Amino acid sequence: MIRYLICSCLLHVSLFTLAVDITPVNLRAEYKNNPFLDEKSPRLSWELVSKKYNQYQSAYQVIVASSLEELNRDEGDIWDTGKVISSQTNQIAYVGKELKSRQQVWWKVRVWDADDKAGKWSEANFWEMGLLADTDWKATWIGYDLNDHAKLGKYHLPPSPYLRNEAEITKKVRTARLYISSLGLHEFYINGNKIGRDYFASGWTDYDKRVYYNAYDVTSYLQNGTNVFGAVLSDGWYSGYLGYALLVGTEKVRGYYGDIPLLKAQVELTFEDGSRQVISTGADWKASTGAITESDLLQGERHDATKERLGWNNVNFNDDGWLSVQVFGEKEGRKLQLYPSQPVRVVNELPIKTIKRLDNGKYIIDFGQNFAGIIRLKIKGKPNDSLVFRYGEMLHPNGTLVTENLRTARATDTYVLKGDPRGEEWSPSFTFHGFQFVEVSGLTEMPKADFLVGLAMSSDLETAGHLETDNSVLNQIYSNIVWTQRANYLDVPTDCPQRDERLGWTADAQVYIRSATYNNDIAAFHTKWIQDLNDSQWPNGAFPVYAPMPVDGNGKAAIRASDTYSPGWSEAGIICTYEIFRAYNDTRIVEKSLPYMVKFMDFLKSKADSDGVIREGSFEEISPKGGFGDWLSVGKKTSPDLLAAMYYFHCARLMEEMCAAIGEADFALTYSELSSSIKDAIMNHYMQDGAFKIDAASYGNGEGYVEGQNGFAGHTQTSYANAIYMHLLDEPDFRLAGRFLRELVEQHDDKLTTGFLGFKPLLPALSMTGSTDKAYKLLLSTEYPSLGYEVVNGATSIWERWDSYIKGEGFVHNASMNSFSHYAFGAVNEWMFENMVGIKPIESGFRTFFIRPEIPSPDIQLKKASGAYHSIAGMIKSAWDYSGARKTHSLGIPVNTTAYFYLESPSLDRVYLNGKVITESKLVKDIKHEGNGFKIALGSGTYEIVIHE
Ligand code: RAM
Repeated sequence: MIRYLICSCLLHVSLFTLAVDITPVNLRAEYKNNPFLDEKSPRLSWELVSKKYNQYQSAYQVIVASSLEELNRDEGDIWDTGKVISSQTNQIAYVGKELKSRQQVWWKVRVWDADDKAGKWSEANFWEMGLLADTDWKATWIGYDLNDHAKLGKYHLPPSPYLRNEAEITKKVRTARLYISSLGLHEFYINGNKIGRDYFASGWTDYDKRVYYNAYDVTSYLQNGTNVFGAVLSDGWYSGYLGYALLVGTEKVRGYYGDIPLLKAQVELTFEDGSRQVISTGADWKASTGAITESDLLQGERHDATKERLGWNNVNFNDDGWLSVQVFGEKEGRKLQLYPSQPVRVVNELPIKTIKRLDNGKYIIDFGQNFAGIIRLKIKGKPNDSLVFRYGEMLHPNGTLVTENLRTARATDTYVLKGDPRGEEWSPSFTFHGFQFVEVSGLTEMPKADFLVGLAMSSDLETAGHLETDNSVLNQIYSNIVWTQRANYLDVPTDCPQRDERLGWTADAQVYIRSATYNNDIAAFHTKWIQDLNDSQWPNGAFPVYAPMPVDGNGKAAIRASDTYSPGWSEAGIICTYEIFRAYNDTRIVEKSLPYMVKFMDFLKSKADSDGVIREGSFEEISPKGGFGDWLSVGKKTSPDLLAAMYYFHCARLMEEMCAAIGEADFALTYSELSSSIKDAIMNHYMQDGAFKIDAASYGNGEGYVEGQNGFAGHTQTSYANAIYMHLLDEPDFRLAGRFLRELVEQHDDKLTTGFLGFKPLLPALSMTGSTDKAYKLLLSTEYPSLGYEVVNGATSIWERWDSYIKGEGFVHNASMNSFSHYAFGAVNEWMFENMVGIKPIESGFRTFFIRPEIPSPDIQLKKASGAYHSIAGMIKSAWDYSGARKTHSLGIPVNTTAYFYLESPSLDRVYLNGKVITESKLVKDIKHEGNGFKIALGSGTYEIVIHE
């Protein structure tokens, strides 16, 4: 009887708990699943799923345990938050027991639902601490100087050093970890197996200040007896070529941080009996050369398979001929930290689309898609046959490869065959190219259709968004944006992946970052880059024009001494931090960046007059004068100083918001006062009767300014778009600015005239001032200048210039700046997500958000659009279909969030929600009449809203 009672009780309890439908999923620490971390107080997050409508989390409990067994017993011996009454699901800082180096901890979470009922525990997750103290490192930096092996000629390209060592393991291994860092790039092998799928580790940083390491679980690679550890190094960003130094005639063109690549690695073993062994790089390692006879990120790789030392990274290899490595000390003050971003990896494989033979015997391979990455070759041939691969984004009309736009990037790979009768396979290790086409020399006959595969590389970031419409041009624009982001979010956010540049240009990054958040989870990626940016702040407080920024002995930019700071570029130091805060509710990045941001605000203050306005001619000391301005705009230039003044105002506002969010009330007040004084000062100085005006005469003939010969103006699309977007204007100026912007678009036949700084806010500003019709016109235009024009000309990526290629005229800018993979103009993605499908945060981190889609007028060729955004609060969906008499909106709202859906409609009479008259639906939290429609508050769930004509 008693047993029956207990059983039925248990049954009851479990039925009861089963009925509570709320489950935490996608548990992450510092934005990563089961990561290695060196953050002592990592921030935890989860998302919630439930089939229930209006479901939310009323409380949570996190437990962290020292082992999985402990966790399975529901014991949080490391940290137990107990029941915390809170709806927070992210940025929950761990404040349990102090964590030690190498400590692995297990964690899970359960939450209480809207009725205060406890749900089930999540699945178990873990994180593991890396090496937290300098003294944890037993390894020393090793390398081997092969500079005198480099062939003479235009490019100095030494071979890759090959390093190896052996160690005996006599006990049974329980766990093994590899901690590895390189100055330059590395590949690491244990007993012949390559560790990890990552490329270009340890990434690009200001190596004088910090260098990253990675950690890997290598338990399964070790064996009893002799074990062999091998590494191949390459110059990479550390000691290789960077940017356009060769092009602009800088004396030193490579090796800005050091002369040779170095490696620091240790394998730590814990045996079954609890004892430990550390195998680390040091003086006992040996060095030699091997198959990689040249390798450089910009110039390409040469692999001579006849020089392969078979089995060099495995046991039973005789390394008697190998030399002792050189050993190097640690640099004083340099930090060694865990790589905070996601590694670069091959993220797509592309088959060949076409192969064409040219009259000169060379072959042109087309992959049908512009991307960044490498090739994988599969070939059979004779020893010493050699194939040369050149990469390009376009073809000349005669079918030959366009390489002029690569400038001094050689971007050439060579493979020398060893002549294996079974065939051989190869792909480069330490280079990448931006390309769609490959020119192959050395083939004696038509190759097999699969002899090459395109391997697209990118920082391996989770996909966050999706967009699809019934307009094929628009779908292609979206695809072009996604591919261009993929190609340029590669360790650092670069301007372009192909020519001798590939730098972390700051304006490109700041205008595009919000767009990027809608395509991928970029939190970890930008956590790294914002650090790069902070590390590269100039002594005067200005953030640089690109980051990382290598400097020479005189503290000048090493690649080109005149690269300093510029309005519109430097503000990335504020804007990028702000955007990460906005998208992910990340206040820690704000706290970390605060001192740098404050210093930058002081720099801007020094540029402004006492009233707070940055006047004409305020940046004459930099080159080009005034900075880069509205880069690549069409026609008359917007005054760069007017833009600088607006950006100063904008930064003050963002600072106010960020400081308030981290509880820095005094700073928040200071910046709030500052922004209003800047605003008044701008109105006084730059505005007359609601129109922007500038003192054009103060620019003289414009010499020294970018396109100064075109003259400067204040009354431009770019000025109004920025002023509106930045909330600089009050009524009636706001409305007037909207009118001017509309007129300026109309005066140009419904075309844009904007460059990098003007295009980003253009469509949002049109929408904000009631000109959504014009925004759609600009978006869907297929005439020059527009993104659609690129599409109808065959683009599979976003071009650097509106006129990168002109029908009938060809490549007018070919040999100069003419990249076909530049994400800056992809900044329209922001409008597509925030306006077209209308997903826009109210609170940072999307706990509350708008879904306010802007439906185009019937004359526009766009009747359906569907968007999804995987926010940190969960998956948000907004789709609309206005193709028939029955108009629908389909919405997906994650658990624990509230959406304010805005329906444009004169009445609610014929509006249905999930099949019910909306006004009678119990699912609706609230409905308010607002403007030309209704604002409908909705909690979690999926909804279909139908409007019958
Ligand atoms: C170009 C870069 C970049 C731009 C700078 C000013 O060469 O490609 O896009 O920001 O110059």
